[in-house]
Amino acid sequence: MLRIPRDEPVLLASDMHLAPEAPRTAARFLAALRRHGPDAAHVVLLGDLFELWVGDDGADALAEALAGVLSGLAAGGARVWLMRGNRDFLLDAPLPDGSVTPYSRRCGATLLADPTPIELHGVPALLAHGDALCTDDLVYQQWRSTCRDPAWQRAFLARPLAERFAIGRAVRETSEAGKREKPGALMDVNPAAVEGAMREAGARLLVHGHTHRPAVHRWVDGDAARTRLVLTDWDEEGDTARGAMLLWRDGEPVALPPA
Ligand SMILES: [Mn+2]
Repeated sequence: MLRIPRDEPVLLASDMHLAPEAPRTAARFLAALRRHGPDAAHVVLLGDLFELWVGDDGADALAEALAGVLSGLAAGGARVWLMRGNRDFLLDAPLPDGSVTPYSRRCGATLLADPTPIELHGVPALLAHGDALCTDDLVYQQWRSTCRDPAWQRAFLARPLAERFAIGRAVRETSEAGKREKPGALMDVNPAAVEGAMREAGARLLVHGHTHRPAVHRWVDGDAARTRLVLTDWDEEGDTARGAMLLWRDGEPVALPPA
């Protein structure tokens, strides 16, 4: 298990949904990463780094910019960790001809499984993107198991890049339209799924993103005090600017202004 001692600050963020259509969000996130990254011994991005990811050969200028900042931090001595989300579940998925360097390697990063148990400054913790815990959304969970199937991924990645982008955009539009019709509770984590995952991992702390409902939830489960910390998503395009990194320093999370 990954053990991060108390003297190693950890920078956490998720759900920046980088996309060419959202240039201000991307600029803000990259500026925050450049500013705060050097303070961290570990940089952990918990999924949905990108709004759409149809294979490592489809990396655009933004993806290259992110890889540039992350690999710079890695060269400076930080450990960089990436987790896949529901938008970028194809990060690092092998392409048929094997010609492209996996994206995480271009970032100087190590890919994390979802979920990943860690010891964070002495606290047994679980890192997750969060979508697997939204078990009430049965339609989504069915899609999740389909698109995580290696055979499905092989068949998808064998299609030409332009076709994958077209399919990816269509799936995204269907999912956005579906979201508007789904009741709010369906789009949040299921409490029993959270407790089950935390008990199984022996975790007192769960850090995840995905739901775009940033909060700190604390409760008692039997004899165990548990905390669920939900990271914010990033959006600088509309009237209300959102986005913040979290720096875990000396056992305490501190929210950092974007830049
Ligand atoms: Mn997500």
